[in-house]
Amino acid sequence: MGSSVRKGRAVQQAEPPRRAAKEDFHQVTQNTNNGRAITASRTEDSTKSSTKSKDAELILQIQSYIDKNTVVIFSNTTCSLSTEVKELFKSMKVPYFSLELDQTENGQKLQEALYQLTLETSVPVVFVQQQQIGDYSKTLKAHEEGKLQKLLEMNGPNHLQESYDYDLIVIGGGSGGLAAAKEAVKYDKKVMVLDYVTPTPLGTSWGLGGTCVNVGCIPKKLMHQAALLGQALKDSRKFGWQFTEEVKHSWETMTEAVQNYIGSLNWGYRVALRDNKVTYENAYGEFVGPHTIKATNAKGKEKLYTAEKFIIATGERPRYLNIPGDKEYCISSDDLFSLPYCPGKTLVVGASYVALECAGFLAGIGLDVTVMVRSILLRGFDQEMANKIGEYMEEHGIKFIKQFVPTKVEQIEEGTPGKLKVIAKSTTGSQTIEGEYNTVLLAVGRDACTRKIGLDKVGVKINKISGKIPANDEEQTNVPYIYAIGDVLEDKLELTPVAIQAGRLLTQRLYAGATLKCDYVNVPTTVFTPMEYGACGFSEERALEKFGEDNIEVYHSFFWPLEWTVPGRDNNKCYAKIICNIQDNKRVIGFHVLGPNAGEVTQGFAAAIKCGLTKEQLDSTIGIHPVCAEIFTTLSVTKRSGGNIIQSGC
Ligand code: FAD
Ligand code: NA7
Repeated sequence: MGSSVRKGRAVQQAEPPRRAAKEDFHQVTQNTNNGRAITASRTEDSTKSSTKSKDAELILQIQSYIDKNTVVIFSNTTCSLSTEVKELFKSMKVPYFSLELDQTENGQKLQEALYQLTLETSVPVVFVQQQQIGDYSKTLKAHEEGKLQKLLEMNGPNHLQESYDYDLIVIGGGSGGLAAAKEAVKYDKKVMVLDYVTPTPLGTSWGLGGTCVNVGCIPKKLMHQAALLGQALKDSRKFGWQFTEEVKHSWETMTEAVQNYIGSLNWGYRVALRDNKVTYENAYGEFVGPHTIKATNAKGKEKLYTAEKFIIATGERPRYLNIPGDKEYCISSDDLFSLPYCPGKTLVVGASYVALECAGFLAGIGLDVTVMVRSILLRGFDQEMANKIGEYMEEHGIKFIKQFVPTKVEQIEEGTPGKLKVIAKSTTGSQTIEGEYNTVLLAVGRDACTRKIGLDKVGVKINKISGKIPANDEEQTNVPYIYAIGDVLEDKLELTPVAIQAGRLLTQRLYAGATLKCDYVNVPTTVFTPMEYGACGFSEERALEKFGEDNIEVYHSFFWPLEWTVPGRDNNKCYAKIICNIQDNKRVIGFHVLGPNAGEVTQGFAAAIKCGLTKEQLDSTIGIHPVCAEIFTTLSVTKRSGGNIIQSGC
């Protein structure tokens, strides 16, 4: 027996979904004998119009699955008849969308709505070409009588042959792509992931897992930790530790340890894909036609695959300057974390978070580091915080060359590292300067990997300037069967957890009947500069711009971490700031912290901000003493007041 929907229940009065089309009604009544026209049932029911809007919403949700898919099976994972019906369509090589009601958010309610719509009392309930076929036995009968086949041929004589190799192909096995693929197999989908790393101009490449694992968050944070440990060693003497050995840092030891860890993650991802029965190909994916992709492996061997749906998750790669010597002699963050030799005296070009984080940890392990800044630090971030980060870095030995851009890089000496001459020109005048460095690290932005993946062949639009892919709030591109997630998306945050969340939720919407969309608002982030910076919500300048000065109250304070007092480390450098919307009950709309463990601190407050945190609630929260985060429970000085925020102790 199929699982019960709601036996013997009287037809309910659901409001007719607005999308009900009259032609559907004619078509259904003409083409099916036993299948009830769903629009008919809706039309009859609509007269009894005491229906709640919630029911109508659920019916609309069901209707949208029916509208969007050629074959829809409303099913239940534990129901053997549902499984048999799915096998039937598989044997006909016809792709189908199945909504597993027992795995679906609101499953029970959807079952009831399904009953109202179809009068079928048990799952499976099948629709083909938007027409109701019915339950298990009606579907089998329609198949025996050739009616299913006839309906499926409505799209053209070749329709039956048009079965896809996969339900879903994900292009790009990074943060977003892997999350989406692993989620999709949970719903019985046949999934393939293509991942291929095009080597850098210097030949660096890496394994499965994308930017974050190989050349992003993970090695960056581990190397930041190496730098913090250097500081901790210095502090430890003041806490009584005595050591006589010469303290020096080995780049090779650090890099090898970091790369070994990354290797274990790469392996873990491969095993996870295998265990989850996701087909993985280490090949470059490129659309060659509708629903069709060409996969080219490192040996140049090409294969074609088809899929019903695609997710583009190809991420971004570092940009170059297009000046003489950049690709020949400079490195990017894609090379840095596995550089087999210590980079030595380094020029970092760029002033966004990748540039400042790399400059920070290189200086932290004892290297001579200069940052060349074209305009401002950390564009897009709160500028007061950005400048405080810059000041702290400068006070801790990092040099800044401001308002200059490189125009040429020449090799003076070969070697590991060799020696390079950098010629740069002022952005404000005609002045030219030169400098010698062992390594030049370019961190001047990243370009979306979208221009060489055949998007023109399938009609997916990109932003011509940025290369980013515009998508609706369901990550769907202008081509309905192609979706995009992660760093390739236009106007979205470029962060690993964002890509993962978007990937998971997208797959749940595609295959599990979920409706939840990725919320890109109030996403917390942290910049791992020597003085860490955590932020969530509006920067001060954006808040002022949006709400106006009179409607914004900024509370702030310096603080001195207890751990920094004994070693006599900088007082009045760590800084806390919240931005409140006066018009909205002083809701906290911006959170900013400069200090140790800023990421750990920010994560918790981000949850509170998601819940609508107000200043009053912060004030009534009792702090944990003695920790840095407690400062946020005692903020009392407003910026407007100009009050004293200097701290002399804890
Ligand atoms: P990616 O992870 O970049 O994955 C894309 C994958 O697709 C790659 O493996 C790529 O090689 C592959 N690919 C590309 N084209 C094709 C093709 N045609 N066929 C097959 N495969 C293809 N985020 C944070 O949240 N926290 C941090 O601390 C942080 N630090 C960072 C530090 C650095 C130095 C950098 C560069 C980034 C950092 N990020 C951080 C950002 C984070 O890494 C990205 O937001 C995240 O990796 C994006 O995931 P994605 O799935 O969109 O793309
Ligand atoms: P961003 O955020 O795009 O920043 C690029 C930085 O490089 C920024 O400071 C730019 O200065 C600077 N830049 C850009 N072009 C040049 C040239 N020609 N010369 C000198 N400086 C230049 O890039 P990131 O790499 O830091 O980070 C990108 C994403 O990667 C990030 O969101 C993470 O998800 C990972 P500007 O302010 O424009 O003057």
